[in-house]
Amino acid sequence: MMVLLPLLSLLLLEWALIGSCSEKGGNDEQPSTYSDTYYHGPWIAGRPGRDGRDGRDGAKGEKGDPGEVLNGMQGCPANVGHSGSPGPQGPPGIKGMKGEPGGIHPTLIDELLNMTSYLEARLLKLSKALTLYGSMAELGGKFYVTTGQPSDFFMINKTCQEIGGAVATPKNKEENAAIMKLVVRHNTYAFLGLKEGIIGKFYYLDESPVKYTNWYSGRPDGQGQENCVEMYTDGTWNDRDCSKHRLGICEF
Ligand SMILES: [Ca+2]
Repeated sequence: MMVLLPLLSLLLLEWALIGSCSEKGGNDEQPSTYSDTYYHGPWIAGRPGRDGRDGRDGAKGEKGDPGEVLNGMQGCPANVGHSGSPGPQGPPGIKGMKGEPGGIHPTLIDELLNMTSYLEARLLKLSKALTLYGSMAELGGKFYVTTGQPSDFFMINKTCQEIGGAVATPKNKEENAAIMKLVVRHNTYAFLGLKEGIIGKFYYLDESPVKYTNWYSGRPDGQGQENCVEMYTDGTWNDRDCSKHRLGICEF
């Protein structure tokens, strides 16, 4: 009897559920979300199934119409920027081709030749005039010129230097003879470019030793008191006091 009680309870519960469903299926005016087949028969309708899988991709569509080009409005002009700093110096360029050789225009050459001829002729005339009046003697491109005025040795030396020359100094017998012409012409003695160093020893004014002399017999005899040298009219030399006034002759 204790085993039959649970079975009886299950049968009563099933009967009550079937009766409830029969009342719902007989109402046609209240459609259900289930299919009509679920209402046939006395069984209980099942739960709805799960959603199906996604379908395949469809066919490729037709190409669309071209889009419309839209032009934007012109913008405002930008401000001018500042000048930049100069860049670094570039490499030296390629050496150019050698130019045509230069030259003097023929007309200029003729003018220079004419000027040279004119100056040569003028110098020749001046040279002849100075020589004629005993103011100048020429030898081997060296000129001996005198002012014709007697002065002490110091003034003669100063005058010759101021005009770019030096006191006449014979270095050989030919030069001595050329200077003697002026001495003879003025009939007086002339100082030469020599000075005494130690007693009885004479030097050129640049202090180099004398290489040529033409002393008169017994000269020098000043014993250190006659430090300059004069030329007699015969071309011989004598030591003499530098303060005496003698003819000044410069050489160029
Ligand atoms: Ca003397």
